[in-house]
Amino acid sequence: MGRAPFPGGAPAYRRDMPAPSLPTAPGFWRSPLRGPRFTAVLGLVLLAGITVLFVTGLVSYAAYNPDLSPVNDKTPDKGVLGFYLFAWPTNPHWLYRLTQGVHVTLGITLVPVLLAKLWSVVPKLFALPPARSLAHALERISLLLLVGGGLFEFVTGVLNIQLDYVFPGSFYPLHFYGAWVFFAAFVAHAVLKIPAAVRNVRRLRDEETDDLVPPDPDQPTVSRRGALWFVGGGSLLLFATTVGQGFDGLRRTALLAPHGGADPGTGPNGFQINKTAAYAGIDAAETGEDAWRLVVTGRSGTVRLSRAELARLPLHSSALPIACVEGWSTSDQWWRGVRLRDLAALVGYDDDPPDAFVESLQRHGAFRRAALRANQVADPRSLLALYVNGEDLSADHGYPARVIVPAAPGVLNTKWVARMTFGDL
Ligand SMILES: Nc1nc2c(c(=O)[nH]1)N[C@H]1C(S)=C(S)[C@@H](COP(=O)(O)O)O[C@H]1N2
Ligand SMILES: [Mo]
Repeated sequence: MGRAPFPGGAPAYRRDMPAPSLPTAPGFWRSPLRGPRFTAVLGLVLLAGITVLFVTGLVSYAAYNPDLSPVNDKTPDKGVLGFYLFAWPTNPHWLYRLTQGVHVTLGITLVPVLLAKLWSVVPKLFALPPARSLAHALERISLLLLVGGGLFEFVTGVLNIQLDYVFPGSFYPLHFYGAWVFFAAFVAHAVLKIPAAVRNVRRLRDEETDDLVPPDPDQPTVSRRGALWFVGGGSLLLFATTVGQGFDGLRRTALLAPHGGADPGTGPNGFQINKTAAYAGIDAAETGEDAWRLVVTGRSGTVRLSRAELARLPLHSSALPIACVEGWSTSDQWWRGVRLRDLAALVGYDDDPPDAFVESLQRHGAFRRAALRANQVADPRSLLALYVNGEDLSADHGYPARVIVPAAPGVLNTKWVARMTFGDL
């Protein structure tokens, strides 16, 4: 952009000066790869990618039904940041599988681009004087939020997938508030930089006076193009070792998605398990035919049903996936059970299914209960499933009964259901 490194007239670095030892010295950064075009290409990739990450992230939060019940809301103090929340639809039935698969896979794929972008501009972070003007000071503060926010979002996101529950109960607020701070700085940065970035990409070569161009470059060991291939190759490798987590036949290729949980084994129940019955503290004695009763409450009172009684109600089948916030999903499984709206009808809601509150036998853990919205209860594919793929649910998939709702995040598909309450939540 035609600006000298020291517009105030500081002495330019000369080759015959001793090698500078401080990162604040203009000659310290010597990689011949740095320059405005390299930075601009990476910046434009991030512009597109991070916008998709932000939108799919907001959408993921809306899919939790956070405005429906405090139980669903992992970010209760969000205030106006929840302005956009909307009733999550049940169509298409793979909606969350897609949006969350894209969010997680894209986030992981962009890690090399983010790191390369930071590397490409690192001399600017050390540039002196810290601020040449008020505007420059503001720009640098926004850069701190941008760099800090970007690293924070990527690190919390990756940790949440890789290490189960490193943030006890608090991943959601961290990642959600972090996203707003980061995206605000990102938008400010993009507005300021897009025109120059587009100009720089179109240019055939960098202007030597640009402050990203090292005044005393080292010998190149790789070309610019080679460096971009290196970054792109890293992204491709991450993509290839992540994307399989959303496809049953490819799951074993998802080397970077180790949160596979217990080995699901083979057979009708042989698909991904999030938390096992043992992990959730479900005792086989509580789920036996004599012990377990489903307690359904609504405006006409309370009904208790054994599993055998449930199995004598009209049963329906629907083909639906499990899609977890961690980005993995299963193909459609064949679930069979009682429609949620038929259960609502049992307790006084004949043709106007209301919201529902679902509680599990599980006594501890954030996901032992969930609120479903009326549109989810009303969908004829929404079931309290007793069977999957032609067999009883296994203990790990929620025996004696679990909720399954089209397009909903896995969290709303409560396992080991004990109680359902229809009506005012
Ligand atoms: N009771 C209970 N239900 C639960 C959970 C839980 O921890 N406890 N985890 C949820 C989450 S986060 C997911 S992704 C799905 C996973 O279902 P699966 O293990 O049958 O694949 O179950 C959901 N139902
Ligand atoms: Mo999940």
